[in-house]
Amino acid sequence: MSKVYLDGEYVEEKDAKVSVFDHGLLYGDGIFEGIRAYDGYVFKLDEHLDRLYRSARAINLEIPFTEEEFEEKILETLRVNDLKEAYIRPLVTRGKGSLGIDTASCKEPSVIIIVKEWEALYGPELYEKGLTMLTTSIRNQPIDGLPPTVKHLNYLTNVLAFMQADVWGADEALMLDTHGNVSEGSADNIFIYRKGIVHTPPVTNNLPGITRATIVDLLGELGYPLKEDHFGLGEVMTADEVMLCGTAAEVAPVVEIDGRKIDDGKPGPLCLEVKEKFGEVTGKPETGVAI
Ligand code: PXG
Repeated sequence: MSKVYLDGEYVEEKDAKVSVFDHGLLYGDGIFEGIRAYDGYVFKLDEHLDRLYRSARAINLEIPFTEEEFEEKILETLRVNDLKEAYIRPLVTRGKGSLGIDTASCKEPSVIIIVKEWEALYGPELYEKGLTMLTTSIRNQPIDGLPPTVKHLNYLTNVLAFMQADVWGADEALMLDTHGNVSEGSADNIFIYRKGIVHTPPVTNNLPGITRATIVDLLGELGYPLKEDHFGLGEVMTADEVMLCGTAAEVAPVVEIDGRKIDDGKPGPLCLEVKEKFGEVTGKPETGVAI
């Protein structure tokens, strides 16, 4: 069992508990990150911390440490747990308050860092044969509402989207935005490859994924033209390849959406190339912070 960092202390997993008056629980009032460590290096830790602090600003939450201090706490939590390969889940909640929604009653944010041994999201066979998706009826959060660009604790949209896909036997949900544009998966960003050009939606209607940004760089290095533009289901259904990416999923080919095959229904060469290249950049001092 792992030890969890909870407001300045390391506590056994079974004893890591928060108050029922925490606004993170009462209202989903908080933010989080999902990070991975490979081979002793925390992949893109600075980028994840940057996103965490931007998310905090977006909800007017003051994290009680500097980014450098937070980084050190993450590394220390990994050391305390003697982990070199791990999934890391830092979260900051608004903290204990009254039952009303007014944040003024919350005097101190709660900082939690969970680190766990990595369990693969999808089995290796799924990467070989490719994933299936279902276009969910649950639209992503509108950009003039709770922004999909902020990693806050209100993940019910994503939970319901995934649940719907799962009920219908698909591996992941494809979410559209309220205008019908493709936005992202329930926990990953999407790329399509169509007529020699890679497309991905701009980060207005989806989370600015750290894996997404890494893949944008890798595609540049591999010489693929990329357009960040909005597109609809029609473009996805007529794409030559569809690819998902995220901290948990890494890089995954999508071979079927809503019961319709993408091209020949097999993982395509672009996705396999990107997946291989991604595997080469993780677990390296150039892309991570040493534990
Ligand atoms: N879109 C959404 C909605 C996400 O939640 C991504 C894209 C990919 O971002 P990164 O930075 O990981 O490339 C996410 C990822 C998990 C987990 O178990 C990850 C997320 C949310 C919930 C669980 O890794 N966010």
